[in-house]
Order: sequence, then C-alpha cells, then structure tokens
Amino acid sequence: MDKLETLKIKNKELKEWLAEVIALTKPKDIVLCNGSEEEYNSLISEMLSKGILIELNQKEFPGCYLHRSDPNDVARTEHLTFICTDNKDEAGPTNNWMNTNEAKKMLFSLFNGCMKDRTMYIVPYLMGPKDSPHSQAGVMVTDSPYVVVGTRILTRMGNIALEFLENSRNFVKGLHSIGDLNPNRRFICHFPNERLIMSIGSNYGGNAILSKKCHALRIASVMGREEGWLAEHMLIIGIEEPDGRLNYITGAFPSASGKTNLATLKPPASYEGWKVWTLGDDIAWIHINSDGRLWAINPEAGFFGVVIGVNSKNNPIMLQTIKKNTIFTNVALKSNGTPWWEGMDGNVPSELIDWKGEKWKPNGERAAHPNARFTTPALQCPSLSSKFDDPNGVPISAIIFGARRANLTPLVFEAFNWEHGVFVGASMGAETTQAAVGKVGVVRRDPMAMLPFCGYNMADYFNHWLKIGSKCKNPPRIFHVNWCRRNKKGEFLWPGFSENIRVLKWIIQRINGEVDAIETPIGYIPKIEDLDLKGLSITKETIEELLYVDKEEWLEELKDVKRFFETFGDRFPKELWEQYNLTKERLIKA
Ligand code: GTP
Ligand code: SPV
Ligand code: MN
Repeated sequence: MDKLETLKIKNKELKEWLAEVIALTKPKDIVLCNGSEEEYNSLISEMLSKGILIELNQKEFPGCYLHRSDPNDVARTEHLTFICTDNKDEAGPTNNWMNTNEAKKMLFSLFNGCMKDRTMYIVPYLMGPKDSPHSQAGVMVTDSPYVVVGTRILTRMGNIALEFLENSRNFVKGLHSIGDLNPNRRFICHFPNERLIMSIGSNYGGNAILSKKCHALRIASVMGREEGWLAEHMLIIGIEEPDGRLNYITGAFPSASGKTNLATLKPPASYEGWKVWTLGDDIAWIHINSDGRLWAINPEAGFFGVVIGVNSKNNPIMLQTIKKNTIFTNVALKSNGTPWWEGMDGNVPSELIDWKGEKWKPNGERAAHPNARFTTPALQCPSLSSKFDDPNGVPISAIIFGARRANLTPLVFEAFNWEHGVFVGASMGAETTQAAVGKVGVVRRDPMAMLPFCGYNMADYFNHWLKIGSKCKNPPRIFHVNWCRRNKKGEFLWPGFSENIRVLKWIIQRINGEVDAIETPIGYIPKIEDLDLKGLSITKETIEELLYVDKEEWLEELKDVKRFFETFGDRFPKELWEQYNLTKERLIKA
C-alpha cells in the first residue's frame, strides 16, 4: 500500500482498484509505466538477460527481437474466452458464458498471490488519437514484460494516458497474469457491465495484450451499443485515384484472412497514380457524424500481424515496416541471426533454428509457427495516412466484408442497400484459420468477422447495426469480397494481394456512380468489361468462374444461415429474416 501512495495516482477509482489488485496478487515489486523510450529499452534489456527475448541481427534488423512463446500458447483460445454477466442471454448463443459471481470466485482463487515472485507492471494506455472525443483510456495490470512492450508498440501508452485519466475519467480495467501457462488454468474473462477484463494463463497477443481484442472489441462493442457507435474487427484505408479523389473504406475479414495485407496494399506498376493509404489493420471504432456519414478511427498505434507469407512480392510495404523496432513471435532463426518464416523471399536456408528453438530438419515440419506474428509501430509504415492521428478519423464511403471461401462466394458483390448489407455481414461464412486454436479450414458462421469478439448477444448486435444505418443519412455502401475462391484443382482463381486493387477500383467506381452492375439474387456483381484486368494473365473462363453465382450452392448455404439465425430465437431482428426470405425467393426464381 505504501508503494501505491508513492505512485501519486490522481484518479480515485484507479487508486482504489489498484489497491484491490495489489492485495489480491501480492506482487514482489510494482512499476508504474510511463511509456518512455528508456523504460522500453530497459524492459528489452531485462528480457534479453532473462532469455525471454533473443536479439536479432542488429545490422539488418535494428531494434528487432525474437520471442519464443510456450508451445502451448501460440494463438487465441476461443474455448477459454468468456463473457461474464448475471444473465446468459446478455452473452447470447455465440459466446461462452459464465455467471459474474462464479467467474470472480474462480478467478480470485487463481489470481491469489500469483505475482508474489514477480514484478507487477501498471500500464495505462490510450486507445485512439490524443484529443479525440472517441478515444478511451484503459489500465492494464500485468506480470508480463513481453505484454508491456507489446502494449507500448500497439497503443499510445504511459503518461499520455495517465494525463487523460487525471480528471477522474472512466477507464477500462484489465488484470493479466501469465499464471503458469497451463491451458487448464487459462481463462480470458470479460465483465462488460463493469468494464473489467481478467485474463490468466496466456502470454499470447489476443489473450494477453488486453487493450486489443478484450478492450477495443469485446468491451468496446458493449459500450458502442449503449452509446450509439460501433467497435469492429476492421481495417481502415484511404484509396486515392490518379485525379486526387480520395475515398475511405473499412473492411471486416476474419482473423488471418487478409486485413493487414489489404491495409498495406501496394498497387502494381500499371496502377500509376493510385495510392492506398493505411489507417488501421485490425480494429475500427465507427461513429455517426453530424454530416450524416459514418466516420472511423483506429484505436491502435501498431500492428500485430501474421508474418507467414510476407515477402517483397505480396507485401513489400509490411516487409519494409517490420525491418526495425519489431518484436517477432515464433519465427525461425537463420544462422546469421536474422528471422525466417515460410513464404519469405529467397530459398529455404539449409540451416535453421525452428520456432521452438530446436535445430530444424527439413522433414515437412514448419520452421516458423503458422501463427507467427510481428508487433510493429504503425508510424514506421511507409503508406501510413496523414489522417492517422486525426481526432475525427475519416469518413467511410464503403464497408467491405471479406471471407475466405474455396467456393460459393464470388470475387466481389455489392449489397442492394444497408439492410441487405447487414444481412450479408450477419450471414457471412468463412474458413477458420491458424489465428485461433482449433481446426483450420472449416467453414463456420463468422458474422461481420466478429464471432470471437462481440461482447454481447449478437442478435442485439445485428439490431444495433440496423439502427446505426437507419440513423445515418448517408451510410456507406456495403460490399463482399472473396480473394480465395479455388478451381477444381484446388488452385486460387484470383492472384490476390496487390492485384486486389482491381476490385477496389470497381468498388470506387460504384461509389462514384461510374459503372453499372449485374443484378443477381445475392447482390450486384461486376460486368466483366468493367473489371480492369489489363496486364493480368487471367482467362475469360476464370473470371466467369470467379464471379459465378451458383443457385443450388447458395440455397444450400442458406440452410446453414437459417440454422444459425434460429439459434438467436425471438431476439433475432425480423428485418434480417425478411432479407433472408427475399434472398431465398430470388434464388428460387432465378
Ligand atoms: P488478424 O491479424 O488475425 O486479424 O488477420 P488479418 O485479417 O490482418 O490477416 P492477414 O492480412 O495477416 O492475412 C493472413 C493470411 O491471409 C496470410 O496467410 C495471407 O497470405 C493471406 N492473404 C492475404 N491476402 C490474400 C489474398 O489476396 N489472396 C490470398 N490467396 N491470400 C491472402
Ligand atoms: C486476430 O486473431 O484476429 C488477431 C490477432 O488480430 S490477436 O490480437 O491475437 O487476436
Ligand atoms: Mn484480428
């Protein structure tokens, strides 16, 4: 307690809460983080000396380090993630639920004395630009120095947030401990009604860096419903045309499905004058503006992205971004001390240390973990938008939903209107990825790419989306894309990555009212002649296959959509049932 007094924390609620968590976790030491570079460097040194980090080749990768996680702690664990409320209906059928009191009883016993041999870091952070009316503070208490440096890269951390909190403002409370890393004692629990997160037993990004998924999506989504805004799993980009026109769009793609890549797209040489400006790669907070449009800010300040596949062809911008001041997690190590991952440029080195720290044998085992990631500051990104720090954010012209599907879903289609667009988002199905523990490549419903991140009943969430649209004089247009449709041989039909600009161009032309489209039962698709395919070696048959809407397959898909919608019972919005029925009728008639 004496120690707490010396920290001179002015926010009364914060002081009281810290006293409680100190009494519970009984730390050996307490450090209040100020967010300075010296503090960052000293944490890095300490982790190097303890072997928590490994220094990478500083000539080629200055300020870069490797972190090897526990092999049992490499991705989000959705089955260990809970929404805790008094009433199960508040969490809804898509969330794991625990009763508030029972969850606390269980957690208090796990947290009891868990820091007795450890240093407790008190980490204040700001989500969103300084001086934005939409920004929020959070305070995370953690015993993981890796989480502290991650938070410093991914948020505006330290004094900036403490200053924000001086006027006894509200903040989100996050208590984190590595615990013993045993998945049997791992719980990521959210108490949305108290704006509280308690996470124990994991040191992995989305489970442990509480500012990100726990605060900026799960807790923030609940705040958004109460206050009339949206917290979404979305990238934000500006697309500049050669004549200088600039449109901003957001895009919701499930985890490890292309947000970071689209957010840092470098248009191909043939697209002279086109620019894609990066504002965010994972999370968007979206508010209704007095101009009747939706505006978005990125609450984060860095990228926690998938490193597998990053190379000079697919993503030169991200490759450049992560060349300095980056923490790599679970990549492989070359003998010259530089990081290596599958899909990197060049040949596979003959000698490698794998992500577990063992000598790698080229026997089919991966050298880097499939969910190996980088933690890197946004300010280093060469395509970062000049609006990145704008307190008002940017006005959104379009929202893109994007799902990875080997078949069924065309390259791109446009929703008929907002309500139909909400149906398109709510009925989204996507293949699972390595970002979460579990089977990869299984199609599941992942509405708005928010299945793992919505902090309340998704029936209410869909209603909230409908309400937001009805309150907007000029809501964004809604599109759906699929970069991952495959042919019968299992090959991707679309080249993807930088060539996705061609689809963005069609979307922009639709927004500008410059092109017509073909009406299908599921939405508008491009006329082939309106898709700019110049310079692409793609056959007419392939492009037809990419855009094909198979009536029978879609009717089959609707059966699964129906089963999903039914799980919400009476709470489910009738407007979306109506959209479902209209879609089905159109398919039957087609
Ligand atoms: P989270 O950080 O987990 O939320 O993911 P994200 O949506 O930002 O995913 P990211 O952009 O990192 O994409 C990861 C995976 O998608 C990698 O395996 C990429 O190779 C793949 N990917 C991204 N864009 C494309 C594309 O245009 N075509 C294909 N075929 N794959 C893509
Ligand atoms: C995701 O899984 O969607 C991520 C990575 O963005 S994590 O922050 O770990 O959730
Ligand atoms: Mn994500």
